[in-house]
Amino acid sequence: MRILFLTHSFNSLSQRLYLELTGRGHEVSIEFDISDAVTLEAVAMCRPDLIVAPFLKRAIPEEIWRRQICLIVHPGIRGDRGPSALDWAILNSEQEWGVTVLQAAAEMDAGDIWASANFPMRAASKSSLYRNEVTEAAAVAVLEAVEKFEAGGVRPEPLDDARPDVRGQWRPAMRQEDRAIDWLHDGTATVLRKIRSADGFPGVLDEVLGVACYLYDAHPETGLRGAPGEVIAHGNGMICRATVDGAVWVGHLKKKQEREPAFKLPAAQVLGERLAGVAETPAPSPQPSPTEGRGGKTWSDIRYEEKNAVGTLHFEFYNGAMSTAQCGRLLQAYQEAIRCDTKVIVLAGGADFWSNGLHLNLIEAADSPADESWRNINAMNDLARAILATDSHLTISALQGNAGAGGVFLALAADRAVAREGVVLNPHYKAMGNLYGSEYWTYLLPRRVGEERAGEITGNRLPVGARQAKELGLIDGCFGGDAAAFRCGVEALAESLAADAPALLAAKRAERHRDEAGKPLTAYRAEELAQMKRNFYGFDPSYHVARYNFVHKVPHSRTPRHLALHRRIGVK
Ligand code: THG
Repeated sequence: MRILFLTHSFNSLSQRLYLELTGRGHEVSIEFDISDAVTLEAVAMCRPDLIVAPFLKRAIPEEIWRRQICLIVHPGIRGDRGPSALDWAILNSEQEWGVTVLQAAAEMDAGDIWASANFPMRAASKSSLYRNEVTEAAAVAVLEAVEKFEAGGVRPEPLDDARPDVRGQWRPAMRQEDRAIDWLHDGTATVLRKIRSADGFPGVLDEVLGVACYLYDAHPETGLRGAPGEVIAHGNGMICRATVDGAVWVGHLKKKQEREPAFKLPAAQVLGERLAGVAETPAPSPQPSPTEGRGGKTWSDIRYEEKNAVGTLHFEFYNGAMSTAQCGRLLQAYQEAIRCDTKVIVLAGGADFWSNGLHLNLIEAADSPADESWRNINAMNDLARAILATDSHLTISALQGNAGAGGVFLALAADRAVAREGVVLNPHYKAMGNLYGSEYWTYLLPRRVGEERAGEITGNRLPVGARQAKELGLIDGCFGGDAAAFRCGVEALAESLAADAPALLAAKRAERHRDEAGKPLTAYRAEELAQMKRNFYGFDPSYHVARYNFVHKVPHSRTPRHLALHRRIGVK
């Protein structure tokens, strides 16, 4: 079928559905929701068999939904309606939630139901639930709905039939008052629910050390205590605030300000001098220790754990962005890890992202974005080089979450790269203002897929699903329907590499020597950085413009031609 996506943006959920549908032979064209007139034009040009709205905030015009079926992906259980579905589910401590695919009608979210899929809730932020449980359920429900539509003769279920499920009901847009934190009364669990219900957008509005700001990226702390509401510590850019029964770490803040546009930054950077009297906790120790995970004592973005001959490094960076400082700390943790008496290092990334490369928000905030871009890409490269040059251990990049841009190529620096089945990769830089890219990609990518495919992958600017990435040779393996199954598979792979370590390490050293003799890594790096220097400091400001638009979430003014197939000249 020809399917048109009407969507606010090509977000991770839209990308996943795009991959599922194109993977089943459907032709999917994309149109961003710019205005009703532009949408009408797109529908006329595309003449789709079916319209799907994976992530749409505004109403589809009546002229469209009256004439043909439009399927809306709603992140709520059957009968649930309204624009803040997941926010309410988190705030109300729902134990089970779901995704419903419903038909667009006049009354918002009140159309007939085509399919739904439920999942158990997890203590996590809205965006983490969206990127994991909601995305998996949406893939199931959308495929079911599309199959029903294609088969024909299926009548969707009217909303009234779903109403007996008392939990499903209309809920209004959530307001700041609905989730405002009362530091003198709210316990840690409540504070976490409130912040998580609004993370990544819009954030909970609060005041920290006299600064009005939105809070994001909250984690429990059980070791530190203080007067409720007080900022009791800071470290690695995060701040720790006491609650009535414990404390929470807050990683990111966005200043509330009327004029100057603000964006999310590490909390300590936003507060600056105001943190003068607050104790700095020692930097998190990447030492091998029986780790307690996120619920444990002092939360840390970088964690090391060890089991038998396998060391695992977790790096949970907000939105997968890796700043110069984070790259440096991860490099240090990596160097300590390879001094341990283990055979295999698993680079596990975070639960939501493996890595998305450069930290564009911090670059945007720097006095000289060009200089900070330069420092950040060099820090990424130093990390990639350390992984590439490791001859004492075998290394595995285990992508439980998505990766994009430099993050994908960093993953390829390991001896093996494997991904969870639902992972979406964006192995290209061009979308960010025509960046050339570095991270030794000119060495790592052709080595795996050949020159021709390397050119296609980086030039297409399209997402690549984990299974497709395995078929292309971009990665070595793709398994595990959920995080737990994936971790099991990674553990088995790591154990098998450890068992074969002497032979595998000998082969690895020989290959590295051969490659180095053919063309040294320093040459790849120098060539890539010469191009990046032009991107950062040259005459063409495309990268700086694209980064500004990305960081400030400037609304799209058109759909890129490579996504809007219906707008390509000569295609009908
Ligand atoms: N029918 C039609 N178009 C649709 C839907 C539909 N477009 C997408 C939409 N469903 C997704 N669901 C909603 C439900 C409610 C609201 C928005 C999208 C809503 N919006 C408030 C408004 O428009 O005033 C603002 C909410 C806010 O502040 O975020 O209530 O079923 N044809």
